[in-house]
Amino acid sequence: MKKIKQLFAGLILMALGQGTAQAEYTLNLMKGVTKVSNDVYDLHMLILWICVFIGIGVFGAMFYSIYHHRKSKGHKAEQFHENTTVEIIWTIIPTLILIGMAIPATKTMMELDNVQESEMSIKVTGWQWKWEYEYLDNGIHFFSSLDEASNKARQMDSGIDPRTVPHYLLNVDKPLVVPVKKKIRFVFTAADVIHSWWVPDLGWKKDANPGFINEAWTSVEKPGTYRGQCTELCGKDHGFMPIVVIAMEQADYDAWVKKTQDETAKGASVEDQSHDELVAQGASVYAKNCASCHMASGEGVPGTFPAMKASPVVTGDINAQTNLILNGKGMMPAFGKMLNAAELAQVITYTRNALGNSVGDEIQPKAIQALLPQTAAPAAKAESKKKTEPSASLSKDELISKGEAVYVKNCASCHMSDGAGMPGTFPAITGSSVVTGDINSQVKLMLDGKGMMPAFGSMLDAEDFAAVVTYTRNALGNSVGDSIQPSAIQTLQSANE
Ligand code: HEC
Ligand code: HEC
Ligand SMILES: [Cu+2]
Repeated sequence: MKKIKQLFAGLILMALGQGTAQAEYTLNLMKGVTKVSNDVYDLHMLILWICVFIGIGVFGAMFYSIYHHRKSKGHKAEQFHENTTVEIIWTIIPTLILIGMAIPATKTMMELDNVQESEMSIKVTGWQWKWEYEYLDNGIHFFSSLDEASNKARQMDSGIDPRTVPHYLLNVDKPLVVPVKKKIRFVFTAADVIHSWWVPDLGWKKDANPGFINEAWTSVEKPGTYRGQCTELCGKDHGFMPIVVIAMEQADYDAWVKKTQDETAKGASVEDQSHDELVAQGASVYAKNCASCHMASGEGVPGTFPAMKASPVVTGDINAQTNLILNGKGMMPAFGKMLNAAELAQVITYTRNALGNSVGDEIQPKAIQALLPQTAAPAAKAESKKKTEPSASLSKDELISKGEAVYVKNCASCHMSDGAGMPGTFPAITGSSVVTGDINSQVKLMLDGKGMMPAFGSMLDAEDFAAVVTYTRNALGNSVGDSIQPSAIQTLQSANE
């Protein structure tokens, strides 16, 4: 009853123009914080008023006729058929109305789709059940998942009242940070099933499909925190993959970029930990990353997600278990990319010594680190190396083997790790006419960028640059046979500066 009253009060306030987007009950779309979201709102209002106007006109005429020409007043029905004038009028007027509505609608659609001239790009990948963000311009890369407080409260019989959790189910551990008043292009894809990225304040939602790239853009007008969630039914924890976007002034954003890059450069600690420390810290890694499938107490979901308790893998060879967790298997995600060495060591040790298991052994972060693909600390390292070290000359084989890591880190997100690209969006490296053609034109394209291909001239140091060029020409299905030395790249880079 109270709810109905509130809704009713909300309705009246709305009608009086007193309602705000923050009110608990609102009926209308929100205006949002971008030009596009405001244009969508205005379009919606325009169409609404046209409909209201037509509705009043049509029903008004109907009720007037029914009342004034009623039988009891002695009126008789007119018996005419096929009145050409009337038929022409009732064809032309609706046609004009439809055209009048199609013009502003098309304009807004085109504005929504126009990702041209964007100033930065972010690749968004949907996972069951978290979001991965990759800033294509500065190399920042992280996963964003449900915050710990919501995650604890949502567990069955948690005993926590969700109303005491701030932004329950709408909060994440690592929000997406963007600068205001900058045109940001998003490219969307998914790693498993279809997800959909939706932040109402931005005015649109976009599907993230495995194997496809979708694009969208935004330019946030006002600094603030904007929340949203996945709006595609994407599996059992679909309701637990919220989105938080924090828009900041450019200077604050730059500081955030610097801080995040410094943290990545420092890398996570791979110090040895005691057995008990590993188990204790593994518990929260498990709760955050594994419990959604294997359940908080490790009993799994019979037939779908195996139990941790007494699992032959968990109680068997620790290296085999590590291998499975790093590389995934079927619906089990590959965590090698998502967690750092310390977190992996903790969660593996935890599963073996808790949740009903007591194998008694452990694995240390250093052992995991050795198994992970070489995670070079990006920008910061390139920066310091660029100026100081004179580039030594390297053999072709050295360049190729070094180039592979550079490729995986900088190119594979678009051209794919096997060089197959994504037809229609990112050209294949395998058999590319640029890669198999003149080496200087390939270098030029990579230095300067082209369309959606970033300019790597200032992002890679000369050695990494030479290595990745040589790698693309002699691997990924290509065998041109030539190579380029870091010194040649250095000359071109300094000419560009
Ligand atoms: C999206 C759901 C999902 C998540 C999240 C997940 N797993 Fe799994 N896991 C699976 C599935 C499915 C399998 C069965 C894989 C197979 O054998 O095909 C599995 C298998 C395993 C196994 C082998 C068990 C056995 O007896 O075969 C271990 C160990 C394991 N997972 C540990 C973890 C750990 C540790 C985490 C967190 C870091 C985790 N999983 C997160 C779905 C998941
Ligand atoms: C953000 C996505 C993205 C990243 C990251 C990226 N590229 Fe590209 N690349 C593209 C796009 C898009 C094109 C097509 C450009 C055009 O022709 O308009 C392209 C074109 C190319 C071409 C020309 C291929 C042809 O046949 O036209 C080469 C070679 C190339 N990229 C190499 C690289 C290398 C090497 C790296 C890593 C150092 C890299 N790219 C990173 C998106 C990307
Ligand atoms: Cu989803």
